[in-house]
Amino acid sequence: MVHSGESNRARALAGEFQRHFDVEPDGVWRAPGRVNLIGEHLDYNNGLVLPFAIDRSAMVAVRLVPDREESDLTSTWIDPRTGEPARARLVVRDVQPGSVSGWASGPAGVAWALEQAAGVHVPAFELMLDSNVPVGSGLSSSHAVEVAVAMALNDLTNAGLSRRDLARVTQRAENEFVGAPTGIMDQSASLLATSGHAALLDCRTLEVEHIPLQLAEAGLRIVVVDTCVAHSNDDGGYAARRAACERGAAALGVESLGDLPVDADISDLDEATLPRVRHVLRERARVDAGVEHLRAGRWAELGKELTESHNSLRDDYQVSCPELDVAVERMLGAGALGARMTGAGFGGSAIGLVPADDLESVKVEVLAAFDERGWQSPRLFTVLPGPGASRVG
Ligand code: GAF
Repeated sequence: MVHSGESNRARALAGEFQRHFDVEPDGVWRAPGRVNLIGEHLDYNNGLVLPFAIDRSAMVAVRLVPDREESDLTSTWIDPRTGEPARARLVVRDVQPGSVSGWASGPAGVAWALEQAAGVHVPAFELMLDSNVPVGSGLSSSHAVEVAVAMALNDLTNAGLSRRDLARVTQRAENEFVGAPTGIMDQSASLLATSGHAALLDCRTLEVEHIPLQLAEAGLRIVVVDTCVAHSNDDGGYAARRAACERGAAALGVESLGDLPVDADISDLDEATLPRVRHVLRERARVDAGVEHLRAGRWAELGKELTESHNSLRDDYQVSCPELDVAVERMLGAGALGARMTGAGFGGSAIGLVPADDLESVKVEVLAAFDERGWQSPRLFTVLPGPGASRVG
């Protein structure tokens, strides 16, 4: 169920669309960002991951304009360079990989990938975007936009693709059009997760088991610390980690690291590859253990797996940064049962599994730690497991 705040947002967005384009949209669609509880950098290794959809989302109001040659995209987001709402115009027949940059490349890439996958023609469209997933926060803000657009264009062109198909479409848009070599976790979480649950996702098959995540009942909260260190998945670090995993798999004679037993002997790997592969295998074991702890309500034990995951991402996978490490340390010091970076890393957000009574001291401690170091103040907020993507107007 979409809560009333989101219905109000959808109505407001439809109103904005009408004021801007002087006509009603064909509809409004929303797609949430995600927090990955555990299972980091496993999706492109065909592993199991445990994300949940958060109660923050991207929304798009869309109208097809088949008689026009140009799509017209705008956003409620004010571009700081121009002081105006971000805007883009795209000539439909020229939309090809490499032809669009900036924020419009996601929506354009989705239109392109949907045409390839479903064999439909996606005509020109008018689109207005609104999102409350902080951009660059590692909470999958760009995938949320892409999924919302994929849902809209799938409905409006009667392409008839399933949610799993749409996950593959948005991944293709991201990989081949936007140029970021990301896996399939984020869009799958946005499309397949359900309210009140974490989604145990098999990244090979996209099968999902929904596991109750009853935080409030356990007196717990998930705190997000958005470090405001902007992260990006297309600047080399992410691709280098992927390449190391592929190198490791080839050296060990398997197609992907998901094909190895978690206790495989990896001691013959070269010293650059070994720690990356070690992270992947141990993280797979941590997901298995974490899921069992979650099912049994062993929150403290789940918390320990989260913290171990962070240590491994920091030391073996080397995708953390000082801001994430300090956020994790301070959350743990102030009472969190566990804490870790979430998402690709290199900036973005950390999460903490925090008893409700310790929420205030966690906030105070983290803010003080950033202040002491002269770092930009992080944004702290709690998130709940919300519903997956849907049409809302
Ligand atoms: C980013 C990517 F988009 C995901 O596919 C995943 O690899 C994640 O980093 C790391 O687990 O969010």
